[in-house]
Amino acid sequence: MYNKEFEKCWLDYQKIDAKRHIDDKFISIYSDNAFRDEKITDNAVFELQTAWKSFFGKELCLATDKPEKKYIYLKIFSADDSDYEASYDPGDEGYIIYFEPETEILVISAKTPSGILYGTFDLIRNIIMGTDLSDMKICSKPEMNIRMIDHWDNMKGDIERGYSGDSFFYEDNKIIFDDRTRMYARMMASIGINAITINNVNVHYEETFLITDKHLPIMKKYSDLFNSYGIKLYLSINFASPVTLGVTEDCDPLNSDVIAWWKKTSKHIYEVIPNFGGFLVKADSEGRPGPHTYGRTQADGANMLARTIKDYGGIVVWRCFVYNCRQDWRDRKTDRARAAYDNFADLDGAFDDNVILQIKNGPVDFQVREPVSPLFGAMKKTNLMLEAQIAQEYTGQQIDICYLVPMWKEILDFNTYAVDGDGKVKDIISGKTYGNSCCGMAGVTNTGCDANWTGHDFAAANLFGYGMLCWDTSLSAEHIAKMWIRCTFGFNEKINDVIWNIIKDSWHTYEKYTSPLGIGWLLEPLTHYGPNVNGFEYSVWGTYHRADCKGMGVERNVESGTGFAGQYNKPLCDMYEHIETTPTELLLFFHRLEYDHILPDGRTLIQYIYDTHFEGVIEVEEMIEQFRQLKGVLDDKRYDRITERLNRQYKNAIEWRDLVNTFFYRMSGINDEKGRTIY
Ligand code: GCW
Repeated sequence: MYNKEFEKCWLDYQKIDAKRHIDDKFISIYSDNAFRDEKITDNAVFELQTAWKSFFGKELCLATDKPEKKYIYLKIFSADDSDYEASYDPGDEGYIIYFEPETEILVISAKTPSGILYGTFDLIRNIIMGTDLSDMKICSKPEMNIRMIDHWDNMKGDIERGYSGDSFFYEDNKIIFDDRTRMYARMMASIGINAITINNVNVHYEETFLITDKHLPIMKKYSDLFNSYGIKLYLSINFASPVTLGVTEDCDPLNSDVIAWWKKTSKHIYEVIPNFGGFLVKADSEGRPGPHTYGRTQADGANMLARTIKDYGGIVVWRCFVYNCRQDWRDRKTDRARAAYDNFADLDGAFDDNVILQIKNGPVDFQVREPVSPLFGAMKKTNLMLEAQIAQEYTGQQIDICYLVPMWKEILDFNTYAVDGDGKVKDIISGKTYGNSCCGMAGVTNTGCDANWTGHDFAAANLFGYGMLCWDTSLSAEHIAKMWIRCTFGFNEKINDVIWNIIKDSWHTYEKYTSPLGIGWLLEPLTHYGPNVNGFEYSVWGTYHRADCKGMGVERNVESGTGFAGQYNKPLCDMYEHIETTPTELLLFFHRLEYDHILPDGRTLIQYIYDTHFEGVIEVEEMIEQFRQLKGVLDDKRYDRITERLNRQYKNAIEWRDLVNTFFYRMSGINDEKGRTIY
């Protein structure tokens, strides 16, 4: 059921304590002519006025004539105007903020209204973080060109892998457009998002009509609202649309009738929505139709669509999540981890320049620990995008706390060795490595219509953090978290410290009590929450742990395994080839190990499994302990809401510990050295 009530998350501007001595001098806002009558500028002005009212209890008026002093100046960038501006090129979306002491003017300078809007949000965050207005000196522009959010919302109103209530876009096959929609656009703009796909990549029947006249008029409303926040609207499309709509018999991308249908459809979409972003496509994946059905390549499929929207500036985001989801357990050669590379690497250079391949961060599927997908290091003549999952499908489902920014930072910093020993993921997807501009990052969102948007209040840190990282990958996980905490929970130092302490290592804690050393998939096959060690082992999804009485794991090296390690560039392939050189945290992803195998820290594999599972539960107990200190400090509503989740996390952690430990104890017959209770 759709819930209209919503909170303001990190945009809940609070009164600034007089003790903080923020010297606010401004009486008005003045905008250069070039930016007037622009909806984006209006939204920036609205944001400044709202913030000033809450921070300082003051109404900032919008001046029509340029005042002499004491105003916030939304200024069109010109390198001739000030030394500070001359020193930096803000690009299309960046901005410069500085204070002119003589006239007491606070300048936000940018080349576009979007730059002004982003600068406005940054200015507001800086005030919250305590920067004095007269000390503002900020130059900033986004690292990623496309900073995308993908929704897995269905028109029925449910959300695939959604853990925070139903959709706020749809209910009973109808499209919602209300105050919550606007608040959402504001929130996304505030973290720098500039592209949003508002329907699930699994496109069902009704969603197929989103690109037809049945729904295009309201899509136009969405697009207009998003545009007023610097965001482009994208839609996931059904590759078999003309078949579903009864126009053609097949969806072969080389069939001229199919091509003609897409041309006509795209032309019409752009007539209605001139600024439409483009299509997101899941094809040949988990039962979805695609070019493979007709013996065509992924490039044939993607290019066919891309050519129909190229003239309008549209982009096709094509997912690389293509794999055979039916594997016989006796088959030891097929390896799901190999699939993305096997299906795409040879096609490097074959995709049109308005196609972007969207690659999941790991080779399998958003597990708590996976190596970085080798495809990032393999495609040098193709636009690439990293797909991260903000929704905690495999990482606690917004019941358990799992702050994902540290994980994403590791992925972004990963060196693929694609070019002369270099090629970090972040440089590839920001266009630095190959000089392309059609690339970036996409995040599967964790939002729903729960009042707090993300189910667990702390899961909002991941949404906020995702946006911040797309903008600037050099920000630390700590800095991002501390900004989010301040903006969301205010200035109380105790609250700030406790929340940071709880979330900072929560990814590792979740990893400890769930899945050891990169093995993954020990969870409930349908829901993906809670332990079921043999659940996937006895299914056809090809995600086996292959545990027996001697050991566990899939050998993925070239010499005796599936050959997956060989998909990496040198020296990575050599490193992953051998047990001795594989990083400990990924040992079971790459190798089959016996239970008495000695790990680099001297422990046996089985002892490591026992220890981490006991530690994980203790760490959750410590989180609860820490959180209790906030009773009476944090408002009751949020305190109770978070406590309820922590209790569920504790129960879950115990269940994981006991089930995993007893499973491997019974398999191996080896006792815990420390004699703890294992059932
Ligand atoms: O992680 C898996 C999910 C599916 C999802 C799929 C995908 C949208 O379990 O629910 O479908 O990945 O990424 O396409």
